[in-house]
Amino acid sequence: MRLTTIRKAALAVLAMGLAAGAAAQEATLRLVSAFAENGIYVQRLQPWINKFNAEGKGVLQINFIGGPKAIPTFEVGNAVKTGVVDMAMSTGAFYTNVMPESDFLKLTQIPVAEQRKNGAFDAINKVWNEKGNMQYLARMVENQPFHIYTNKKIDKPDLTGLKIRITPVYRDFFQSLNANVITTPPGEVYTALERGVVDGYGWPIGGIFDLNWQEKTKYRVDPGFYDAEVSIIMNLPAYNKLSQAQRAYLQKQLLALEAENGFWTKYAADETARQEKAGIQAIKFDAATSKAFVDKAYEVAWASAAKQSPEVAARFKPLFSPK
Ligand code: 173
Repeated sequence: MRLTTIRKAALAVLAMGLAAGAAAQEATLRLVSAFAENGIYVQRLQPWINKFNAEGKGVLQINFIGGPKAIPTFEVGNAVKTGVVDMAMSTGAFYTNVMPESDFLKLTQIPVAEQRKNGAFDAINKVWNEKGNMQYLARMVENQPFHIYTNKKIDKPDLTGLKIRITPVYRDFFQSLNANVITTPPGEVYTALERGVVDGYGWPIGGIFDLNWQEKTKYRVDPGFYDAEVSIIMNLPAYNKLSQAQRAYLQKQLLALEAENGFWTKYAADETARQEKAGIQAIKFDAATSKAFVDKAYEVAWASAAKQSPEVAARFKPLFSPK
């Protein structure tokens, strides 16, 4: 059948209208944080969201819902998986209830920029898509090793008789050092210290002042181990629903966020100095003991990863390790 000129013109107008309508369609993504709203991670996220919304008018917006009061820390992963929220800032240790692999991200020893080039980022996304119904979008914290903080002095890497607050990040390593471990979200650390439920806790080099833990902390054990991973994750169907323009805009802003990660190196140095000023003493081991301590941290964690998810651990390990 031949279309009349009028019909053709009418169809063209209709098509243009649809295209314009699609382009004009602004979407808003709901984002929660698994970390406290007054902490350093949300402090870093907030200006990024402001810029995102200022530059993304008519394309894409982010609505920051809040921290653990909105969705409890250990529920955030499932909220993203099921689409209760579109996006979250979290760390993998908080959503091992979605998939055990989430906690493997602490084992990366190369920058995220490198992970995007060497296939690590794609390998992560394959697992996050398939097992988590999530897209792994960007890593916004790097160069923040974890430490043991305690109120009891130790003179060797042995936590026998100590009760230590953990998340999955530290479990296998601290148990291998004979600690008694108690899992809590960050929001319960202060009270646990105050009541003597724990003698210490695991946490990265930065951020202990955010919830006033310095008041209840006497020692930090050096060296640090692993690298704190805090990232933006997104519900996969919500991600797939974005238009090409929206996805390109999101990607541009995510790369801009990662480009700010140089911040963390100075922050680590500043926070170390601040701890010292607050009277927190560094417990240090000799060089050989320090090396054995860090080596053991990685050995124990990779062994645990291999046990929990052998194929993924084998795929990730060469991609996460320095050449
Ligand atoms: O709560 C934690 O100690 C934890 O697992 C973590 C992970 C990344 C950044 C900060 C804390």
